Amino acid sequence: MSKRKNPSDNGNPNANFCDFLMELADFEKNVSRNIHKYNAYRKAASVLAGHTKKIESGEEAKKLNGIGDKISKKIDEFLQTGKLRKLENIHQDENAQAISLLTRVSGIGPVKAADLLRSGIKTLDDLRKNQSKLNHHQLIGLKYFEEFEKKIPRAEIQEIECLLKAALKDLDPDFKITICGSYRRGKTESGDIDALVTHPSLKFEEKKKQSEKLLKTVVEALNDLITDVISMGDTKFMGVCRLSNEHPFRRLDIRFIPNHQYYCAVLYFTGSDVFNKQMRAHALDKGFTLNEYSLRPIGCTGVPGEPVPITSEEDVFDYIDYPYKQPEERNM
Ligand code: 8DG
Ligand code: CA
Ligand code: CA
Repeated sequence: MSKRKNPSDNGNPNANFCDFLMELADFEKNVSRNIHKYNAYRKAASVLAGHTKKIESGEEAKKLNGIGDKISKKIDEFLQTGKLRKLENIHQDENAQAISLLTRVSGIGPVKAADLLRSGIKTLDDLRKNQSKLNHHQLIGLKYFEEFEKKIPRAEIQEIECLLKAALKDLDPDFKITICGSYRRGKTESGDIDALVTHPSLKFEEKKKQSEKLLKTVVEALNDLITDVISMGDTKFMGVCRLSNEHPFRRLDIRFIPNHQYYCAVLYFTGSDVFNKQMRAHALDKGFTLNEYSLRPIGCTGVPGEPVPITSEEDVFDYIDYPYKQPEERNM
C-alpha cells in the first residue's frame, strides 16, 4: 500500500489542523503501532477536511462527529501556541524520525522498520550498506525511493490507462479494466496506480491456475511499460512502470478479480479508506457485511449468508439503502 496522504485539499480553511492530525496519525501507525489512534486521527482529519468553515476553537471542533476531548485539546493548543508539544517531542526523537523515514521505503512496514532500527539502521545510506537485510520488494523500494515519493499527475495516469486498455483489448476484447484509487476519485495527482482487471472466463476465485496464466500473459503484453516485478501471484501483480525515459518510475498494481466480485472490488479499491469504513459501518447497521469480495446479509444467528448478486457499484448502495456517491464524492 502506498503511504497514507493528507486528505486536506488546497483552499481548505482547516488544512493546518488536518496536517498535524495526519502527522500524528502516521506516528501512531508507524512508530507506536496503535491502529486505533491512527484511525481516530485520520477520521478527525477527514471530518475537518470536509468542514468548509474555519474552526476557531477546540470546543467548536468537538461538536463534529469523530472529534473528542483529546483532539479538541490539541486544536486549542495549536490555536494558542501555533504548535503541538507532542509533535515537537516526536521531531526531537531520533528513533521516531528513523522509523518514519524507513517506513517511507516501499515494502518496509512498521515492524520491519523497528527491526532495522534495532540493528542500528537509521538512514537510507545505512540501508544501502545493509542490502542483505532487505527482501526483493524493499530493495526496489530503496532503489526508487525518490521516484516513488513523486506524485503522479492525472494526465500521466490517463496515458498509462490508454496503454493498458489497448494492450488488453489486443489480447482479448472481453477484458475489462478500471483504474481505481485516488485517480478514480478524480484527484489531480496520485501516489500509485491501482488497476483492477476482470474477464468473463474468470468465474470463481478457485480457478487459480487460469487466473495465474492470464495475469502472466497480461504482464508480458505490457513489457514496454513495466520495468520491474515486485511480486507476481495468481491474482495480483505488484511492480514498477514507466511511461517513457522522460517520466519517473511509478508503482503499479494489477489485480485480477472474478467477474461476480468485480464491483465490490472496484468499490473497495476506489476508497477512500475512510469512506470505505463509513460505508461498511452503514452496511452493518442495515444487517449486511461488506468487503472487497462481496456483500452478504447477516442472518439472525449472526452468520453471514450467501453473497447477494451485484452487477454494478450502484447495486451495493441500493442494497444497504445508502445514497449513491460518485467516486469524486468519496474523498474523505
Ligand atoms: P494514493 O495512492 O493517491 O496515495 O491514494 P489512494 O489510491 O486512495 O490509496 P491506496 O493506498 O493506493 O489505496 C487504494 C484504495 O484501497 C484506498 O483508497 C481504499 C482501499 N484500501 C482500504 N484500506 C486499504 C489498505 O489497508 N491497503 C490498501 N492498499 N488499500 C486499502 O480501504
Ligand atoms: Ca495502491
Ligand atoms: Ca493509489
